[in-house]
Amino acid sequence: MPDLNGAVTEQDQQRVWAALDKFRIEIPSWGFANTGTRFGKFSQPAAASTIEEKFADAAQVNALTGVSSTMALHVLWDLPSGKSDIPKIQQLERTYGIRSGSINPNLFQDQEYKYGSICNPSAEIRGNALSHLLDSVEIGRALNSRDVSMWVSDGSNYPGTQSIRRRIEYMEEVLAATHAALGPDQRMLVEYKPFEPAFYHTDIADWGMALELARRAGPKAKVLVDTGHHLQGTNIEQIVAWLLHLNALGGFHFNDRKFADDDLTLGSIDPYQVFRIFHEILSDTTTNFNDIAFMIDQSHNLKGKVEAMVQTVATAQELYAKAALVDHAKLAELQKSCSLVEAEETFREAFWTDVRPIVRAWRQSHNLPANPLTALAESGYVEKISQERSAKNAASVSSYA
Ligand code: RM4
Ligand code: MN
Ligand code: MN
Repeated sequence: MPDLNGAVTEQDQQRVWAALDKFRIEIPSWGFANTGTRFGKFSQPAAASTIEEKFADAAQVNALTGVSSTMALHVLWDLPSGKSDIPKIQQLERTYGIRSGSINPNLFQDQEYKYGSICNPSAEIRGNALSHLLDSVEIGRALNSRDVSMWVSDGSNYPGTQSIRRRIEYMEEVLAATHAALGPDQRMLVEYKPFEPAFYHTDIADWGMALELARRAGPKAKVLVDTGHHLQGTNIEQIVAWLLHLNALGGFHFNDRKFADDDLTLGSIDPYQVFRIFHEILSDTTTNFNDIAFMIDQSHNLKGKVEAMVQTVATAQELYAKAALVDHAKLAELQKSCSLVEAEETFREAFWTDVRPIVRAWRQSHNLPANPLTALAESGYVEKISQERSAKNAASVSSYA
């Protein structure tokens, strides 16, 4: 633990390095593509519009950070022809040295999902959603990807218009059938979100619902915590502590928020919260660390996409390194004796310590650039892809109207 002047000992440094050695974070393919708000879309010259471009961008992020060798895929956007796109993805994996990460089925864009997908009152539509989920499981298995990560956008906008309870039963049925199809090394992650796109009721609105659905689906189903999917003031680290306690934490979608599902850069609004979440994980001795999938779920409209992704990975490492500085033995003693100020100061001391020199040294020891953002600027990569892709991106924006 750093002393009161913030000096970091040799031992602290070793602890942080050991923690960084284990830390990996997955990047989302959709973080490189043009996206917009519900009011419009601002096209970026460097945005990726093909799956190959997304792989190329992911490879660049990984070359600079060394900790992001998997990319989450969205089935509809990245494998538009479904299972027949698997060989193409495998080829790209070989070319770019990036492996497929979590597989994200899409249950929200098809016209027939207007009133829901796996909760739709129509058995036929639920059946179509299930067959997409089963395809996603197969895709995941073929790509050696562990997690099928499900976000269910279903819900309703007006009281009395849907049976909340019937929809729970519909969901349970589809999730159980999906779980039954999982291979021995596959898992299902159940994500929750309090509102949007539905505003009256969302079928999986919080971690309690996600947990119970995961439990009923089967032992390979776990809960996915998207840090942006909580109401104001929610104590997210407490949810994380509970999920760890129940052996039900599957992983994270990291981003930050000010109001709702804003998809802002991890730690940009509240870095202390991310530190507190990492602390819960690092102070847990019962969970297998590899069972927690750390993933980014951000899609930037204003920031450059590759720059934002590199910035996010670096921020995650820094906040994680701060959490690794906490002296657990000392903190446990202080908690036991209810030495509140001392306990809090022990916690805060780690948070306020500037760990960037340690993280930089760790990177250099792994032949990585000490500052990946500066290295990205010096590489000229963004200028290069801007030139290559700008005409295509300019053309695509006019078709958005
Ligand atoms: C949702 C949710 C999902 C993500 C989509 C694109 O809000 O966070 O995880 O896949 O957005
Ligand atoms: Mn998410
Ligand atoms: Mn989201």
